[in-house]
Amino acid sequence: MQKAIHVLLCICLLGGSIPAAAAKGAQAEGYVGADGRWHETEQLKQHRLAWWKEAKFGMFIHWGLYSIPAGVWKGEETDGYSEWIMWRRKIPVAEYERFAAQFNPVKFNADEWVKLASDAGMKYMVITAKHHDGFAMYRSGVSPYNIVDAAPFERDPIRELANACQKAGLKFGCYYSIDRDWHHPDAFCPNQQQGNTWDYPDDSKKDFNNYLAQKALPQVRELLTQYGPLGIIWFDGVGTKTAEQNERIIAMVRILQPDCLINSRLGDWKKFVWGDYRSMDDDEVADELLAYGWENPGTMNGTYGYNKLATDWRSPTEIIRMLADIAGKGGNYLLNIGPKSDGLVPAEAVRILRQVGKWMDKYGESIYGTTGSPIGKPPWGCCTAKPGKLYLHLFDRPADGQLVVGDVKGRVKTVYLLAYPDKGKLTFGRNDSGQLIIKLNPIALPPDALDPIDTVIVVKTDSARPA
Ligand code: H79
Repeated sequence: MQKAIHVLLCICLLGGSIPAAAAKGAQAEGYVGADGRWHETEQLKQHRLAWWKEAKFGMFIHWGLYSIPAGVWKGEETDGYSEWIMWRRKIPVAEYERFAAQFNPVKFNADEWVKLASDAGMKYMVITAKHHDGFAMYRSGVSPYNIVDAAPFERDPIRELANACQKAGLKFGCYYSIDRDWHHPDAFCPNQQQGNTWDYPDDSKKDFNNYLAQKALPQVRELLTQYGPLGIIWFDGVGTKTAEQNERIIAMVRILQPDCLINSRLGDWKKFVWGDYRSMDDDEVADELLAYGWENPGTMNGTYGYNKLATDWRSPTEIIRMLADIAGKGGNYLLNIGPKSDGLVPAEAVRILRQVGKWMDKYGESIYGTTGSPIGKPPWGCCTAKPGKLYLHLFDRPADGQLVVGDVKGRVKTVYLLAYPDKGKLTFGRNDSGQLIIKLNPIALPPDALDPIDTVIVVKTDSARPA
Protein backbone atom coordinates (compact mmCIF):
# COMPACT_ATOMS: atom_id res chain seq x y z
CA MET A 1 0.00 0.00 0.00
CA GLN A 2 2.76 2.41 1.02
CA LYS A 3 4.49 1.72 -2.27
CA ALA A 4 1.36 2.34 -4.31
CA ILE A 5 0.83 5.67 -2.59
CA HIS A 6 4.46 6.51 -3.22
CA VAL A 7 4.04 5.94 -6.90
CA LEU A 8 0.89 8.05 -6.95
CA LEU A 9 2.60 10.74 -4.95
CA CYS A 10 5.42 10.96 -7.46
CA ILE A 11 2.98 11.21 -10.35
CA CYS A 12 1.02 13.91 -8.57
CA LEU A 13 4.07 15.91 -7.63
CA LEU A 14 5.22 15.77 -11.20
CA GLY A 15 1.97 17.48 -12.01
CA GLY A 16 0.23 14.68 -13.87
CA SER A 17 -3.29 13.59 -13.17
CA ILE A 18 -3.77 9.94 -12.43
CA PRO A 19 -6.00 7.87 -14.67
CA ALA A 20 -8.43 6.13 -12.36
CA ALA A 21 -8.08 2.82 -14.17
CA ALA A 22 -4.31 2.81 -13.86
CA ALA A 23 -4.50 3.59 -10.18
CA LYS A 24 -7.06 0.85 -9.62
CA GLY A 25 -4.94 -1.51 -11.64
CA ALA A 26 -2.13 -0.87 -9.17
CA GLN A 27 -4.47 -2.21 -6.49
CA ALA A 28 -4.05 0.96 -4.51
CA GLU A 29 -6.07 1.12 -1.31
CA GLY A 30 -6.21 4.86 -1.74
CA TYR A 31 -5.86 6.99 -4.85
CA VAL A 32 -6.90 10.26 -6.44
CA GLY A 33 -9.35 9.46 -9.20
CA ALA A 34 -9.92 11.19 -12.52
CA ASP A 35 -12.63 13.13 -10.68
CA GLY A 36 -9.89 14.75 -8.60
CA ARG A 37 -11.24 13.12 -5.45
CA TRP A 38 -9.56 10.88 -2.97
CA HIS A 39 -10.91 7.31 -2.97
CA GLU A 40 -10.00 4.70 -0.41
CA THR A 41 -11.10 1.56 1.32
CA GLU A 42 -12.74 1.63 4.75
CA GLN A 43 -9.81 -0.52 5.87
CA LEU A 44 -7.31 2.18 4.98
CA LYS A 45 -9.31 4.80 6.84
CA GLN A 46 -9.52 2.60 9.95
CA HIS A 47 -5.80 1.91 9.71
CA ARG A 48 -5.14 5.66 9.71
CA LEU A 49 -7.44 6.15 12.72
CA ALA A 50 -5.94 3.37 14.84
CA TRP A 51 -3.46 5.46 16.88
CA TRP A 52 -6.08 8.14 17.51
CA LYS A 53 -8.62 5.63 18.81
CA GLU A 54 -5.99 4.25 21.14
CA ALA A 55 -4.87 7.71 22.31
CA LYS A 56 -8.26 9.08 23.51
CA PHE A 57 -6.75 12.16 25.15
CA GLY A 58 -4.89 15.05 23.51
CA MET A 59 -3.76 18.58 24.19
CA PHE A 60 -5.21 21.43 22.16
CA ILE A 61 -3.16 24.64 22.20
CA HIS A 62 -4.44 28.06 21.18
CA TRP A 63 -1.49 30.38 21.04
CA GLY A 64 -1.17 33.51 18.98
CA LEU A 65 -1.05 37.32 19.05
CA TYR A 66 -4.37 37.39 20.95
CA SER A 67 -2.46 36.24 24.05
CA ILE A 68 -1.05 39.79 24.26
CA PRO A 69 -4.32 41.73 24.75
CA ALA A 70 -5.60 38.61 26.57
CA GLY A 71 -9.20 39.85 26.55
CA VAL A 72 -8.60 43.57 27.10
CA TRP A 73 -8.36 46.14 24.33
CA LYS A 74 -8.09 49.89 25.04
CA GLY A 75 -9.53 49.36 28.50
CA GLU A 76 -12.54 47.46 27.18
CA GLU A 77 -13.02 43.95 28.47
CA THR A 78 -13.90 41.06 26.17
CA ASP A 79 -14.97 37.95 27.99
CA GLY A 80 -15.04 34.46 26.49
CA TYR A 81 -12.98 33.57 23.42
CA SER A 82 -9.91 35.81 23.56
CA GLU A 83 -8.83 34.65 20.08
CA TRP A 84 -11.85 36.54 18.71
CA ILE A 85 -10.80 39.93 20.11
CA MET A 86 -9.79 41.34 16.72
CA TRP A 87 -13.28 40.64 15.40
CA ARG A 88 -15.18 41.54 18.58
CA ARG A 89 -13.43 44.93 18.95
CA LYS A 90 -13.06 45.48 15.19
CA ILE A 91 -9.35 46.11 15.59
CA PRO A 92 -7.92 47.39 12.31
CA VAL A 93 -5.30 45.19 10.66
CA ALA A 94 -2.68 47.95 10.96
CA GLU A 95 -3.23 48.16 14.72
CA TYR A 96 -3.46 44.40 15.30
CA GLU A 97 -0.19 43.95 13.39
CA ARG A 98 1.54 45.90 16.16
CA PHE A 99 1.04 42.90 18.43
CA ALA A 100 3.34 40.99 16.09
CA ALA A 101 6.07 43.59 16.56
CA GLN A 102 5.69 43.06 20.32
CA PHE A 103 5.45 39.27 20.41
CA ASN A 104 8.51 37.87 22.15
CA PRO A 105 7.58 34.83 24.25
CA VAL A 106 11.11 34.16 25.50
CA LYS A 107 9.94 31.79 28.24
CA PHE A 108 8.50 29.35 25.68
CA ASN A 109 10.01 25.90 26.05
CA ALA A 110 8.64 23.21 23.75
CA ASP A 111 9.97 20.31 25.85
CA GLU A 112 8.19 21.68 28.92
CA TRP A 113 4.85 21.93 27.11
CA VAL A 114 5.23 18.42 25.73
CA LYS A 115 6.17 17.11 29.17
CA LEU A 116 3.12 18.82 30.66
CA ALA A 117 0.91 17.07 28.10
CA SER A 118 2.65 13.74 28.49
CA ASP A 119 2.54 13.86 32.32
CA ALA A 120 -1.20 14.54 32.09
CA GLY A 121 -1.58 11.32 30.08
CA MET A 122 -2.14 13.06 26.76
CA LYS A 123 -0.94 11.23 23.65
CA TYR A 124 -1.21 13.94 21.02
CA MET A 125 -1.04 17.67 20.59
CA VAL A 126 -2.74 20.05 18.16
CA ILE A 127 -1.59 23.68 18.04
CA THR A 128 -2.89 26.72 16.17
CA ALA A 129 -0.56 27.20 13.20
CA LYS A 130 -2.89 29.99 12.06
CA HIS A 131 -6.08 31.14 13.73
CA HIS A 132 -8.75 33.46 12.30
CA ASP A 133 -6.52 36.53 12.82
CA GLY A 134 -4.37 35.26 9.93
CA PHE A 135 -1.04 35.31 11.80
CA ALA A 136 1.11 32.25 11.14
CA MET A 137 2.80 30.86 14.24
CA TYR A 138 5.50 29.28 12.08
CA ARG A 139 8.04 30.28 9.42
CA SER A 140 5.96 30.76 6.30
CA GLY A 141 7.31 31.57 2.88
CA VAL A 142 3.79 32.33 1.73
CA SER A 143 3.12 35.34 3.93
CA PRO A 144 5.57 37.49 5.91
CA TYR A 145 2.84 37.86 8.54
CA ASN A 146 4.35 35.11 10.64
CA ILE A 147 6.17 34.70 13.93
CA VAL A 148 9.65 34.36 12.41
CA ASP A 149 9.49 37.28 9.99
CA ALA A 150 7.16 39.71 11.77
CA ALA A 151 7.99 39.23 15.45
CA PRO A 152 11.16 39.85 17.44
CA PHE A 153 10.99 36.25 18.71
CA GLU A 154 12.32 34.90 15.40
CA ARG A 155 11.87 31.28 16.47
CA ASP A 156 9.46 28.76 14.96
CA PRO A 157 7.39 27.22 17.78
CA ILE A 158 5.73 24.77 15.40
CA ARG A 159 9.10 23.32 14.50
CA GLU A 160 10.22 23.20 18.13
CA LEU A 161 6.99 21.50 19.24
CA ALA A 162 7.02 19.07 16.31
CA ASN A 163 10.54 18.02 17.30
CA ALA A 164 9.74 17.83 21.00
CA CYS A 165 6.66 15.69 20.32
CA GLN A 166 8.64 13.36 18.12
CA LYS A 167 11.25 12.92 20.87
CA ALA A 168 8.60 12.22 23.49
CA GLY A 169 6.50 9.91 21.30
CA LEU A 170 3.44 12.16 21.04
CA LYS A 171 1.62 12.65 17.77
CA PHE A 172 1.78 16.23 16.59
CA GLY A 173 -0.93 18.12 14.71
CA CYS A 174 -1.64 21.61 13.41
CA TYR A 175 -4.84 23.65 13.59
CA TYR A 176 -5.42 25.79 10.52
CA SER A 177 -8.27 28.28 10.18
CA ILE A 178 -9.01 27.76 6.52
CA ASP A 179 -12.24 29.65 5.85
CA ARG A 180 -11.50 32.62 8.14
CA ASP A 181 -8.66 35.10 7.82
CA TRP A 182 -9.22 38.62 9.10
CA HIS A 183 -5.84 39.72 7.76
CA HIS A 184 -6.46 38.80 4.14
CA PRO A 185 -8.65 41.18 2.08
CA ASP A 186 -10.15 38.34 0.03
CA ALA A 187 -11.20 36.01 2.85
CA PHE A 188 -14.89 36.50 2.31
CA CYS A 189 -17.11 35.05 5.01
CA PRO A 190 -20.87 34.77 4.48
CA ASN A 191 -21.54 33.57 8.04
CA GLN A 192 -23.07 36.20 10.29
CA GLN A 193 -20.51 38.76 9.22
CA GLN A 194 -17.71 36.70 10.76
CA GLY A 195 -15.19 38.06 8.25
CA ASN A 196 -13.23 41.30 8.43
CA THR A 197 -15.82 43.85 7.34
CA TRP A 198 -14.20 46.83 9.10
CA ASP A 199 -10.97 46.97 7.07
CA TYR A 200 -12.50 45.38 4.00
CA PRO A 201 -16.17 46.40 3.95
CA ASP A 202 -17.01 45.59 0.33
CA ASP A 203 -17.77 41.88 0.25
CA SER A 204 -18.58 42.07 -3.46
CA LYS A 205 -14.89 42.80 -4.19
CA LYS A 206 -13.65 39.76 -2.29
CA ASP A 207 -12.26 36.91 -4.32
CA PHE A 208 -12.27 33.99 -1.89
CA ASN A 209 -10.60 31.73 -4.44
CA ASN A 210 -7.69 34.11 -4.56
CA TYR A 211 -7.27 33.90 -0.77
CA LEU A 212 -7.46 30.13 -0.97
CA ALA A 213 -4.98 29.86 -3.84
CA GLN A 214 -2.55 32.53 -2.65
CA LYS A 215 -2.52 31.93 1.08
CA ALA A 216 -4.55 29.13 2.66
CA LEU A 217 -3.68 26.20 0.39
CA PRO A 218 0.03 27.04 0.09
CA GLN A 219 0.22 27.43 3.87
CA VAL A 220 -1.47 24.09 4.46
CA ARG A 221 1.03 22.61 2.02
CA GLU A 222 3.87 24.18 4.02
CA LEU A 223 2.58 22.62 7.22
CA LEU A 224 2.35 19.24 5.53
CA THR A 225 5.87 19.42 4.14
CA GLN A 226 7.99 21.36 6.65
CA TYR A 227 7.47 19.56 9.94
CA GLY A 228 7.80 15.84 9.36
CA PRO A 229 4.82 13.57 9.80
CA LEU A 230 1.70 15.29 11.11
CA GLY A 231 -0.76 13.22 13.12
CA ILE A 232 -3.65 15.57 12.36
CA ILE A 233 -4.44 18.61 10.30
CA TRP A 234 -7.25 20.23 12.26
CA PHE A 235 -9.31 22.54 10.06
CA ASP A 236 -11.65 25.15 11.48
CA GLY A 237 -13.75 28.06 10.32
CA VAL A 238 -16.30 26.53 7.97
CA GLY A 239 -18.78 28.12 5.61
CA THR A 240 -17.21 29.49 2.46
CA LYS A 241 -15.48 26.68 0.59
CA THR A 242 -17.38 24.63 -1.94
CA ALA A 243 -17.68 20.84 -1.79
CA GLU A 244 -15.30 20.61 -4.71
CA GLN A 245 -12.71 22.72 -2.91
CA ASN A 246 -13.02 20.50 0.16
CA GLU A 247 -12.42 17.46 -2.04
CA ARG A 248 -9.30 19.03 -3.47
CA ILE A 249 -7.96 19.88 -0.04
CA ILE A 250 -8.53 16.32 1.15
CA ALA A 251 -6.74 14.94 -1.92
CA MET A 252 -3.81 17.27 -1.28
CA VAL A 253 -3.47 16.16 2.35
CA ARG A 254 -3.75 12.48 1.42
CA ILE A 255 -1.12 12.74 -1.29
CA LEU A 256 1.35 14.69 0.83
CA GLN A 257 0.75 12.77 4.07
CA PRO A 258 -1.34 9.62 3.66
CA ASP A 259 -1.33 8.90 7.41
CA CYS A 260 -2.40 12.38 8.53
CA LEU A 261 -5.88 12.57 10.00
CA ILE A 262 -8.31 15.28 8.91
CA ASN A 263 -11.01 16.45 11.31
CA SER A 264 -14.53 17.18 10.09
CA ARG A 265 -14.54 20.98 10.15
CA LEU A 266 -13.86 21.51 6.49
CA GLY A 267 -17.37 22.16 5.38
CA ASP A 268 -20.20 21.36 7.70
CA TRP A 269 -19.94 22.42 11.34
CA LYS A 270 -22.76 20.33 12.78
CA LYS A 271 -22.71 17.24 10.60
CA PHE A 272 -20.08 14.60 9.93
CA VAL A 273 -19.62 15.01 6.19
CA TRP A 274 -15.86 15.52 5.78
CA GLY A 275 -12.71 14.03 7.18
CA ASP A 276 -11.76 11.03 9.27
CA TYR A 277 -13.56 11.82 12.48
CA ARG A 278 -16.11 14.29 13.76
CA SER A 279 -15.18 17.36 15.77
CA MET A 280 -18.18 18.20 17.90
CA ASP A 281 -19.15 21.80 18.46
CA ASP A 282 -16.78 23.80 20.67
CA ASP A 283 -16.96 22.37 24.19
CA GLU A 284 -19.73 19.95 23.13
CA VAL A 285 -19.96 16.35 24.30
CA ALA A 286 -22.11 13.79 22.46
CA ASP A 287 -25.30 12.80 24.30
CA GLU A 288 -24.75 9.12 23.73
CA LEU A 289 -22.39 6.54 22.28
CA LEU A 290 -21.77 7.28 18.60
CA ALA A 291 -20.87 4.69 16.01
CA TYR A 292 -18.04 6.77 14.54
CA GLY A 293 -15.00 8.51 16.00
CA TRP A 294 -15.65 11.92 17.49
CA GLU A 295 -13.77 14.45 19.53
CA ASN A 296 -14.66 17.13 22.02
CA PRO A 297 -12.54 20.26 21.56
CA GLY A 298 -12.82 21.42 25.16
CA THR A 299 -11.85 24.51 27.11
CA MET A 300 -10.83 24.68 30.76
CA ASN A 301 -12.28 28.15 31.35
CA GLY A 302 -14.61 29.12 28.50
CA THR A 303 -11.89 30.47 26.21
CA TYR A 304 -9.34 28.87 23.91
CA GLY A 305 -6.80 31.70 23.68
CA TYR A 306 -5.39 33.08 26.93
CA ASN A 307 -7.87 35.51 28.50
CA LYS A 308 -6.83 37.11 31.77
CA LEU A 309 -10.51 37.71 32.59
CA ALA A 310 -11.45 34.04 32.35
CA THR A 311 -10.95 32.92 35.93
CA ASP A 312 -13.80 30.41 36.18
CA TRP A 313 -11.81 27.19 35.72
CA ARG A 314 -13.28 23.73 35.53
CA SER A 315 -12.10 21.64 38.45
CA PRO A 316 -9.80 18.66 37.93
CA THR A 317 -12.72 16.49 39.09
CA GLU A 318 -14.94 17.88 36.35
CA ILE A 319 -12.25 17.36 33.72
CA ILE A 320 -11.43 13.79 34.78
CA ARG A 321 -15.10 12.89 34.80
CA MET A 322 -15.54 14.50 31.40
CA LEU A 323 -12.67 12.42 30.05
CA ALA A 324 -14.30 9.24 31.35
CA ASP A 325 -17.73 10.30 30.10
CA ILE A 326 -16.35 11.14 26.63
CA ALA A 327 -14.52 7.80 26.44
CA GLY A 328 -17.74 6.11 27.59
CA LYS A 329 -19.46 7.61 24.55
CA GLY A 330 -16.71 6.46 22.22
CA GLY A 331 -15.06 9.88 21.85
CA ASN A 332 -11.71 11.59 22.29
CA TYR A 333 -11.00 14.58 24.52
CA LEU A 334 -8.88 17.34 23.01
CA LEU A 335 -8.43 19.54 26.04
CA ASN A 336 -7.24 23.06 25.40
CA ILE A 337 -4.64 25.26 27.05
CA GLY A 338 -4.14 28.93 26.17
CA PRO A 339 -0.52 29.85 26.87
CA LYS A 340 0.40 33.44 27.73
CA SER A 341 2.36 35.90 25.61
CA ASP A 342 5.54 35.25 27.61
CA GLY A 343 5.43 31.60 26.56
CA LEU A 344 4.26 30.16 29.88
CA VAL A 345 1.18 28.03 30.45
CA PRO A 346 -1.18 29.63 33.02
CA ALA A 347 -0.53 28.22 36.51
CA GLU A 348 -4.18 27.10 36.90
CA ALA A 349 -3.98 25.02 33.73
CA VAL A 350 -0.74 23.43 34.94
CA ARG A 351 -2.33 22.63 38.29
CA ILE A 352 -5.37 21.03 36.61
CA LEU A 353 -3.26 18.96 34.22
CA ARG A 354 -1.05 17.65 37.04
CA GLN A 355 -4.16 16.43 38.87
CA VAL A 356 -5.45 14.78 35.73
CA GLY A 357 -2.04 13.13 35.31
CA LYS A 358 -2.16 11.70 38.82
CA TRP A 359 -5.50 10.08 38.10
CA MET A 360 -4.33 8.84 34.69
CA ASP A 361 -1.24 7.24 36.23
CA LYS A 362 -3.52 5.04 38.28
CA TYR A 363 -6.46 4.60 35.92
CA GLY A 364 -5.17 5.18 32.39
CA GLU A 365 -5.91 1.58 31.42
CA SER A 366 -9.64 2.40 31.67
CA ILE A 367 -9.27 5.17 29.06
CA TYR A 368 -6.62 4.26 26.44
CA GLY A 369 -7.80 2.05 23.63
CA THR A 370 -11.26 1.64 25.08
CA THR A 371 -14.54 1.66 23.24
CA GLY A 372 -17.75 3.19 24.53
CA SER A 373 -20.13 1.77 27.07
CA PRO A 374 -22.05 -1.40 26.18
CA ILE A 375 -24.40 -0.79 29.15
CA GLY A 376 -25.54 2.74 28.31
CA LYS A 377 -24.94 5.60 30.73
CA PRO A 378 -25.42 4.35 34.27
CA PRO A 379 -26.74 6.76 36.94
CA TRP A 380 -23.66 6.40 39.18
CA GLY A 381 -21.04 7.40 36.57
CA CYS A 382 -20.05 5.93 33.24
CA CYS A 383 -18.51 2.89 31.63
CA THR A 384 -15.76 2.10 29.13
CA ALA A 385 -14.87 -1.28 27.65
CA LYS A 386 -12.26 -3.54 26.10
CA PRO A 387 -12.73 -7.08 24.86
CA GLY A 388 -13.67 -9.16 27.90
CA LYS A 389 -13.58 -6.18 30.27
CA LEU A 390 -15.88 -3.49 31.51
CA TYR A 391 -14.45 -0.49 33.31
CA LEU A 392 -17.02 0.99 35.65
CA HIS A 393 -16.29 4.62 36.51
CA LEU A 394 -17.88 5.29 39.84
CA PHE A 395 -18.54 8.98 40.47
CA ASP A 396 -21.32 8.64 43.04
CA ARG A 397 -21.25 5.81 45.54
CA PRO A 398 -24.56 4.05 46.14
CA ALA A 399 -25.81 4.79 49.66
CA ASP A 400 -26.52 1.11 50.43
CA GLY A 401 -23.16 -0.09 49.09
CA GLN A 402 -24.85 -2.13 46.33
CA LEU A 403 -23.81 -1.07 42.85
CA VAL A 404 -26.38 -2.05 40.25
CA VAL A 405 -24.30 -2.42 37.09
CA GLY A 406 -26.96 -3.54 34.63
CA ASP A 407 -27.39 -6.21 31.99
CA VAL A 408 -23.92 -7.62 31.64
CA LYS A 409 -23.67 -10.49 29.17
CA GLY A 410 -21.66 -13.63 29.67
CA ARG A 411 -20.18 -15.20 32.77
CA VAL A 412 -18.52 -12.73 35.09
CA LYS A 413 -15.15 -14.12 36.11
CA THR A 414 -13.91 -11.52 38.53
CA VAL A 415 -14.53 -7.97 39.73
CA TYR A 416 -11.74 -5.83 41.16
CA LEU A 417 -10.62 -2.28 41.79
CA LEU A 418 -8.33 -1.21 38.97
CA ALA A 419 -5.91 0.46 41.38
CA TYR A 420 -5.77 -2.67 43.62
CA PRO A 421 -5.97 -5.69 41.34
CA ASP A 422 -5.04 -8.08 44.18
CA LYS A 423 -6.45 -6.67 47.39
CA GLY A 424 -9.40 -4.96 45.78
CA LYS A 425 -11.44 -8.03 44.76
CA LEU A 426 -15.13 -7.34 45.11
CA THR A 427 -18.03 -9.71 45.63
CA PHE A 428 -20.76 -9.73 43.06
CA GLY A 429 -23.97 -11.48 42.08
CA ARG A 430 -27.10 -11.11 40.01
CA ASN A 431 -30.42 -9.76 41.16
CA ASP A 432 -33.80 -11.26 40.29
CA SER A 433 -33.82 -9.54 36.91
CA GLY A 434 -30.38 -10.92 36.14
CA GLN A 435 -28.62 -7.59 36.56
CA LEU A 436 -25.06 -7.62 37.83
CA ILE A 437 -24.71 -6.27 41.38
CA ILE A 438 -21.39 -5.43 43.02
CA LYS A 439 -20.96 -5.07 46.76
CA LEU A 440 -18.91 -2.06 47.83
CA ASN A 441 -18.14 -2.72 51.42
CA PRO A 442 -15.57 -0.09 52.43
CA ILE A 443 -14.46 -2.08 55.50
CA ALA A 444 -13.26 -4.89 53.31
CA LEU A 445 -11.33 -2.52 51.01
CA PRO A 446 -7.84 -1.08 51.33
CA PRO A 447 -7.74 2.47 52.74
CA ASP A 448 -8.19 5.16 50.02
CA ALA A 449 -9.51 2.45 47.72
CA LEU A 450 -12.46 4.55 46.71
CA ASP A 451 -11.28 7.55 44.71
CA PRO A 452 -13.32 10.70 45.43
CA ILE A 453 -13.10 11.70 41.76
CA ASP A 454 -13.63 8.44 39.87
CA THR A 455 -13.02 4.93 41.22
CA VAL A 456 -12.56 2.43 38.43
CA ILE A 457 -13.89 -1.09 38.93
CA VAL A 458 -13.02 -3.79 36.41
CA VAL A 459 -15.51 -6.47 35.49
CA LYS A 460 -13.84 -9.38 33.68
CA THR A 461 -16.13 -11.63 31.71
CA ASP A 462 -15.89 -14.36 29.13
CA SER A 463 -17.79 -12.21 26.63
CA ALA A 464 -15.93 -10.11 24.04
CA ARG A 465 -18.46 -7.30 24.34
CA PRO A 466 -19.91 -7.82 27.81
CA ALA A 467 -23.37 -6.42 27.40
O1 H79 B 1 -10.63 27.99 17.82
C1 H79 B 1 -11.74 27.97 18.66
C2 H79 B 1 -12.76 29.01 18.28
O2 H79 B 1 -12.18 30.28 18.18
C3 H79 B 1 -13.22 28.49 16.95
N1 H79 B 1 -13.28 27.06 17.19
C4 H79 B 1 -12.58 26.74 18.42
C5 H79 B 1 -11.84 25.43 18.36
C6 H79 B 1 -14.48 29.03 16.46
N2 H79 B 1 -14.60 29.59 15.26
N3 H79 B 1 -15.84 29.92 15.05
N4 H79 B 1 -16.51 29.57 16.10
C7 H79 B 1 -15.72 29.01 17.02
C8 H79 B 1 -17.95 29.74 16.20
C9 H79 B 1 -18.30 31.16 16.22
C10 H79 B 1 -18.83 31.67 17.34
C11 H79 B 1 -19.30 33.03 17.42
FE1 H79 B 1 -18.80 34.42 18.69
C12 H79 B 1 -20.48 33.38 18.09
C13 H79 B 1 -18.79 34.14 16.73
C14 H79 B 1 -19.63 35.23 17.06
C15 H79 B 1 -20.64 34.80 17.93
C16 H79 B 1 -17.91 33.56 20.29
C17 H79 B 1 -18.75 34.56 20.73
C18 H79 B 1 -16.98 34.18 19.41
C19 H79 B 1 -17.29 35.52 19.38
C20 H79 B 1 -18.38 35.75 20.16
